[in-house]
Amino acid sequence: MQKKIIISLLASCYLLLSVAAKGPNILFIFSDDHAEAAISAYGSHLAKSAPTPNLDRIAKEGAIFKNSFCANSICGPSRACILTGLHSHTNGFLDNNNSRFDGTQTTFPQLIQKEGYQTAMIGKWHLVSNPTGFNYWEILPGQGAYYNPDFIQMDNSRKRYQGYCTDIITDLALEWLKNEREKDKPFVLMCQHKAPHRNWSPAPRHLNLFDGIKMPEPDTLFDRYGGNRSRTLKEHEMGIKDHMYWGHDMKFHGKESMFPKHFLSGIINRQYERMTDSQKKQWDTAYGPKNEKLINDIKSGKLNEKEITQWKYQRYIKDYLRCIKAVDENVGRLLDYLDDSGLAEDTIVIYSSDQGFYLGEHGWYDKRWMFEESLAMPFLIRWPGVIPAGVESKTLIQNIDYAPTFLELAGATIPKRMHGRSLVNAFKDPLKKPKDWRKSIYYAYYGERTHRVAKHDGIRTDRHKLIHFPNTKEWNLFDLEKDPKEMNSVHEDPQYSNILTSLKKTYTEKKKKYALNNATVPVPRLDQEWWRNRHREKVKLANKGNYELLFLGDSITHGWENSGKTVFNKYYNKRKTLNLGFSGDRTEHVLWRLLNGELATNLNPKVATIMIGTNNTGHSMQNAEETFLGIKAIVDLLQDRRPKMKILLLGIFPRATNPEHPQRIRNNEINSLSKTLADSKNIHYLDISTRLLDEKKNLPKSVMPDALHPNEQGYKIWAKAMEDKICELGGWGKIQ
Ligand code: SGN
Ligand code: CA
Repeated sequence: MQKKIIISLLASCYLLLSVAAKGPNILFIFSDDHAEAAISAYGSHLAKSAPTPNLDRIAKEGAIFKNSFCANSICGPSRACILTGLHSHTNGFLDNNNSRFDGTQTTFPQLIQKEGYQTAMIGKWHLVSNPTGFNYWEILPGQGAYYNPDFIQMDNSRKRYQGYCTDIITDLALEWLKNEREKDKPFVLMCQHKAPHRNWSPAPRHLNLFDGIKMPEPDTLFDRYGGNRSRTLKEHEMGIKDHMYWGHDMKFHGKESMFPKHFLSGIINRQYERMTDSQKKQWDTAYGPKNEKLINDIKSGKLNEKEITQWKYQRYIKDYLRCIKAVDENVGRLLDYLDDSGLAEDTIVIYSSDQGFYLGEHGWYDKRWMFEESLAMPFLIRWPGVIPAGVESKTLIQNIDYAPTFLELAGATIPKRMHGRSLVNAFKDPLKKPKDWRKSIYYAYYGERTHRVAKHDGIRTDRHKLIHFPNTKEWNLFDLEKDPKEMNSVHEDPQYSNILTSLKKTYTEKKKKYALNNATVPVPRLDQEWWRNRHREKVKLANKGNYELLFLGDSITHGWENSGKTVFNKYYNKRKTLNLGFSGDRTEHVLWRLLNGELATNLNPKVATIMIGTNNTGHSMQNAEETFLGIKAIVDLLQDRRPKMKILLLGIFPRATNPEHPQRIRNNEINSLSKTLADSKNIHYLDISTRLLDEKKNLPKSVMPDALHPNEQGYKIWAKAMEDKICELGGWGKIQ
């Protein structure tokens, strides 16, 4: 009896504690391409002409972070970093053109839901696959539209709303807060705007805002890319001078061929096409007369080339800031609602944007480069009762930190695998750097056709920035204190040689820390037709599910379908085995395949075998450690997605006849590293090489005629050698 009372007392204590420990609500307001320079609290040259009182209010009542950065300055990748707490190479979303977010991976929304949070995502998502881990979502398809936008619903249907996108996203967010969430639970609401993304279409009410004002120009509007900076800078296609579309960007109607010297010809403005007649009328009334004036001025020779560029800058910056005006107003609506509803006190409000943007600096619009304007992400936060009002933080923070932060706020365990660190201590005392805090951030842009910005990566400390451009094998080094506008690379300046050496060392260490090298960055082989077809075919099979055993690897595994076929039929047909071996694959290709459909939701095998890596050392001469990290990335990925599946990691088969051959030695080195991954629970390691070698450790032709691939005899030895282990892991009866 007494025992019972104690138990029930304990239980009620626990209940009380868990109610008291209810984490704060999180309202995460996010926009697209919002540069810090366009938030007046950041105090830029634009602050006076285009104030953002509501955003500033968050900073005034909380903190502004002035060293806040993204990990990859482009839309989808930044969002993927936020959801996963991982750098792009590990979350698999490298760029906007070819990536698809693998929503089966661990993300903070899924984990925070488990802590009892209600999660909602409204607005721009841009990760190709549908959101996972949200109780509620309603998202723009792809980039979405400014006018009368469509939204994808949770049942995959589409719904069109009349009006202006920024207003509608806020309406939907408010609707969820007021009427749809479960009120007794804490929430995370991600309210994500399309604005101020290209093509910078303002709301009807703001079409004439800033008329008659001249916005200040950045000093570097006419940058000529000298100063010993990378020669790839000149190759960009994101210049205000040369890369503005006549219709899409500059909002003209008329003949495409007008002034081809000054404007790219595209006349189509898809936003205009979506408008109602009355929206079109307001639009034309606002732009028409100004456009006509420019045409006349150019025709009459009144404007020189420089003045035309300056005109474009004004058109661009005003439209951009007009879009921000609507964002700011709508942030105000949300803050007002928090006040009115009494939620404000318990709700952390964050404002950020997927990356920064060039507002004419270096002659650019768009982002991608590791220069300050687009590397920086605005970060404003209000946390009543915890963050003192009006503080400014210089702590180096990054978007990979958001997921661990939200998890700590909710009282959840932060997965060790996450690259980011919780910012909770940085919030609690914004003026101080948290203990053992990072001294630099790592950044990587993977290159895309759009806007032609070369692939590059680098690190940024409080004071310096080191950038590496692999295609041209160039380094750039900036002293941000002496050269905040990044006009001169000092990588060849003898005064900086020590700094250069030490930063290069840090750069290498960072990449090691994040296990980043060619073996761990997912890459497809889409240029090869057979590979594409095989991948498509395997995705189809994987989707059918019903497999119990999975083989992952390269040609050696692929060979179960050829030289190994008879043996395969004997051992693995009955066990329903899916062979995901692709001839010539390296670890990076396997990673890509797993992220892009081969690990279909329906595919839930009991056991997966992995043998990969021999081509990393063969084709691309990677060293053992890098190759091992590629193997580890595959194992980690599988563990994350299928925590219950058993993994049988196979030592790479010996190659080359002679045991002294460097490739043989390298495979041995890899194997001795792989062995350490075994945890005697889910990950098992097996090396069967002694069964393939003769007593002098030579590789006999009788099992591997080309000293790399097994023949039928070789496959027989392989199957027999792993039979015990496979049966132990999968619970199958042994085949003799
Ligand atoms: C579109 C834009 C580009 C922009 C990318 C990526 N062109 O392609 O200017 O860089 O999106 O932006 S547009 O003609 O469609 O406006 S991101 O924010 O999604 O990364
Ligand atoms: Ca963006």
